[in-house]
Amino acid sequence: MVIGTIADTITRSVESVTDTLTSPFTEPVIRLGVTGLARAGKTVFITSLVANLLDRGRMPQLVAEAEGRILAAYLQPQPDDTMPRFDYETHLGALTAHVPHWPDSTRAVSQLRLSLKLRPTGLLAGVSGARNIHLDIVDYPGEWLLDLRLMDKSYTEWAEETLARIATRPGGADYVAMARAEDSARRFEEPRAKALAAQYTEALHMARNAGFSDCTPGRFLLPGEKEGSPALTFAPLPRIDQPPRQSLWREMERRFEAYKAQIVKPFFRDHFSRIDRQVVLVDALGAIHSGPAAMEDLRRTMAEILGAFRPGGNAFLSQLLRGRRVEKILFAATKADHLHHAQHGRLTAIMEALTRDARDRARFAGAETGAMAIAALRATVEQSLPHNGRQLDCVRGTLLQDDGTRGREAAFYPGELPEDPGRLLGPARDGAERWLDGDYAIMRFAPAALTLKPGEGPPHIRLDRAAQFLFGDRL
Ligand SMILES: Nc1nc2c(ncn2[C@@H]2O[C@H](COP(=O)(O)OP(=O)(O)OP(=O)(O)O)[C@@H](O)[C@H]2O)c(=O)[nH]1
Ligand SMILES: [Mg+2]
Repeated sequence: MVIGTIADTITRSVESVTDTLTSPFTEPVIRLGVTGLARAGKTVFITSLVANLLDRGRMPQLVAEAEGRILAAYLQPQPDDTMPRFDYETHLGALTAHVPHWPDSTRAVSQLRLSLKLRPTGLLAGVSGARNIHLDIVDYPGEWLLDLRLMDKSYTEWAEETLARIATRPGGADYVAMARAEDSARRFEEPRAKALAAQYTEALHMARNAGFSDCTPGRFLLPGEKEGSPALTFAPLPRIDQPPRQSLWREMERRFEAYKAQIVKPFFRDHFSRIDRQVVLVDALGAIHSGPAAMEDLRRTMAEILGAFRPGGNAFLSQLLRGRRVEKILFAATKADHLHHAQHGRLTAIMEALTRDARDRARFAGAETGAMAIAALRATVEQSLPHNGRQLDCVRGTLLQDDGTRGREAAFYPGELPEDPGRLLGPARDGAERWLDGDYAIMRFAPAALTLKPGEGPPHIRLDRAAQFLFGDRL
């Protein structure tokens, strides 16, 4: 145990040295973490950000660009040889194809290095040449942060909590019944473990499809190459008195510990602990559309995820970070192009309220935080239409629903978000079944076909402000 800790600490400090000393002349590196729950918009965000940093015609709010100090931007081979590269070209290809489409789901960590050449400022302006700064962008699933709380938990604690939480969710009752019927003091047999893990994973999938985001262990939903390994084949079982050796219960406990040590810990050690700036993307509109239960679940999940940015509360993480912290965190409500800009302020207010607790705590831990409504890739245009004697602020785009309307152009009114976010968060917290004030609809739009002028990146909403907040101060 102690040996493991020491080894980790050493690796970390060596890494931080290589981080800042990529060249003999210390070219600075900013590690920007991009996270969010599944389908929050991470891939689109990174793709559009990179495209808009390479061609900066639509980035007037990035101060260094407005001041003409960015001389060049280019992609570089990334420094971490074993980390998958973010597949920028393929994702951009999808978004800018003749018939554009959204990129495929990506569910593992990946990274890309973008380097900027900048004109020096201040005292050095006249005497020194251009300086370089490297932006290492790291894409990782927010679900992985949920696993942090497993680290300080025993199998018994995790299992009890999980069984209680999922009991009322879709698919949950079936699993809980199965787990309670299991005689887990019996000798371990792989087929039982497999059946329980499969049923539990099924319950997680059903919960997620119903809009619940708090589904641990984070790797069960998309296990990738580790699928079927023992560390991913366990499930929560009710506590039993003095579980015998070699029993099913004991083996489940052992696998839970293996999951923590061999899957969760390396991620936090190798990736999370090195992040300087972080953007957390949140599909708040999607949750509002799904209803109060999904909204409340999102709020709780965000608080849980964001616990990772307040390491004081977690012994495992404090030890790993040793005082290092994320300097800035941006909470961005994505896909704001589903709303007319008249409603963007309201979406931002909802976002602020939704992440309130988490932001207060992150700030307390020393990070600067911000909240914003953005669209990494604008798929709509605005349109006002007369309706029942008044003008409705709509957005117009190409539909992407599987209901026969696919490919059609349509104007769409999503409903009016309340000015006071409490009107959504209150009922959500109180367990309301549906919104009282109205229905909030969401359409799926295809990305718009693009004709970009030279020097222009893809259209977006406030991506330049997001970039300025996240790393503008370092340029
Ligand atoms: N209208 C609009 N839709 C968006 C935007 N960004 C993302 N989307 C939608 O959200 C979906 C998910 O976006 P991704 O960027 O793939 O999300 P992700 O977080 O990388 O998803 P996973 O890789 O599955 O975790 C897309 O397929 C689009 O339908 C945006 O800026 N505008
Ligand atoms: Mg992705």
